[in-house]
Amino acid sequence: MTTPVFQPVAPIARRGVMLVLSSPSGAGKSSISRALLDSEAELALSVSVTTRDPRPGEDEAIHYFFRSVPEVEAMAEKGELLEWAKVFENYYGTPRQPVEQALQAGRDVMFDIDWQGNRQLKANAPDDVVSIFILPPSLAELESRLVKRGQDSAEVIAKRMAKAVDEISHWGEYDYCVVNISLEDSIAQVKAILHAERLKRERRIGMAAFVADALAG
Ligand SMILES: Nc1nc2c(ncn2[C@@H]2O[C@H](COP(=O)(O)OP(=O)(O)OP(=O)(O)O)[C@@H](O)[C@H]2O)c(=O)[nH]1
Ligand SMILES: [Mg+2]
Repeated sequence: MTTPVFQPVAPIARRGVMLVLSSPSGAGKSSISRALLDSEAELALSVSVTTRDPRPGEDEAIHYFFRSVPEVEAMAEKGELLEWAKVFENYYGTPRQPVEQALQAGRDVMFDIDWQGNRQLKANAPDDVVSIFILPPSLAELESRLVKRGQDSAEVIAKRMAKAVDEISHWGEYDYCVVNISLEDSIAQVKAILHAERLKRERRIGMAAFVADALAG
């Protein structure tokens, strides 16, 4: 019997994944998303527009596009936002064009957005969105992480805790839930989800051509 010889084949073209990450404040979403961006060359973060003021260390077009309320309303009216919502006292929204370009080019986009944004994206792009909810091990643990992080006053922490309970009530609207007990494990789980979703048949738009070629010999 002869050993089959496999010729190297060109990568099979795929459509990008819209990877939504939501969580209550302090559950570890930022650490997880940073680790993914560092290790996944084909993944970029969607930069949202917001009407809130920049914080120290935040840069225009890197962390957010900082815009006025009328500017965000005008973008929404012109259909330039894939979704938008009011979170705390401000508007937040996702610019459409960079997402559409990336998906077509086979690159993935990650979204750090709340449950309202996830709901709208899922309704508008059900085949593209893969959503993950990051849960803290417990509310007590969440509060202690917020206190340890030392970024917020007691009043702000109380507000974030109240909002956390509301945010967590939407866990059932997500495709996956990751309980962030160990950051390392959570990062590995989110990567496993992304890697498997990239391989879904429906996303591999080059598969039909590959099979046709393979059958042609
Ligand atoms: N719907 C929607 N939500 C967004 C968007 N951008 C950011 N958010 C959410 O708005 C909330 C507040 O974000 P920030 O103002 O950056 O504050 P933060 O300190 O990062 O808040 P946490 O991430 O909740 O700790 C977070 O839950 C974000 O996930 C967006 O474009 N659309
Ligand atoms: Mg955040």
